[in-house]
Amino acid sequence: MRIEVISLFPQLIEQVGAFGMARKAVEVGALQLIATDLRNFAQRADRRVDERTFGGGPGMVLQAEPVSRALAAAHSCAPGAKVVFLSPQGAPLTQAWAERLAAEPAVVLLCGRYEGMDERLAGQVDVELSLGDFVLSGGELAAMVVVDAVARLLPGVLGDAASAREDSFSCGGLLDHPHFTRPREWQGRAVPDVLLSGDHAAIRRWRLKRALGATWLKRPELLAGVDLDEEQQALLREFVAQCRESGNEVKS
Ligand code: 9WO
Repeated sequence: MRIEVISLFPQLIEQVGAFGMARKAVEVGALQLIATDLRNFAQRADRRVDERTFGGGPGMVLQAEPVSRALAAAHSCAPGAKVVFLSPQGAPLTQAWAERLAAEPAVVLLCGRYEGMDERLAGQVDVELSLGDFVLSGGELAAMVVVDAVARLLPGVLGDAASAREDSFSCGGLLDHPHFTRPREWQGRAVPDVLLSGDHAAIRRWRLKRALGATWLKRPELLAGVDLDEEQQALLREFVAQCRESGNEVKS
């Protein structure tokens, strides 16, 4: 897929394609990442793209014309590309959104700066997404997060395709289960026996139970969004019962 990021700091955006999964996605040809400098579309000789806000007050606003020209150029390369604006006013970014974007042939991520963009650009944006209820100094870091979340879902990017599906939120809307690695005992704490048992059915049940338990403890509101089957309901009941018995320390 093609992701074009329109920004005042394109060098920042290039960094997300230089490391880890996003880099791998670029290397295997699953992702074409283009960082476009909004200043290339400035109308003024000084390459500025901001102006004072009508109505007065401090701070600057991104002008409509340079952004509109940058979007037109992006659409000429990728007709029909979905335009995403990153802002605290957006809908929460979720794994479902990452999956939706990963299924698109082309996406444009538009990064604001200053106090925001001219409101008359709203009609040129298809979706506004937010990482959470906080303000950054611009949309770039949020766009980099979107690129990373989407890149790892692209075909051929994860060595083990199963690991994308099984981690947090891809595991049927549940949080991840705990993980352990060598050594078997560290600072007097052993790895749960079941994980060393070789009994794959028991391991699957343990992981499912811990995923349900972690979700119940840390993000109970997520459980409202998943339809638990009978096995899952039984495992969660077991977890809750053990948790109440032993003051939050569930061992098996
Ligand atoms: C700046 C500002 C200053 C004074 C009073 C109100 C204000 N609002 C803003 C503001 O929202 N600036 C934004 C900076 C304009 C759009 C790009 N910027 C941005 C994106 N900040 N934070 C994000 C963001 C994006 C996604 N998820 C979380 C935050």
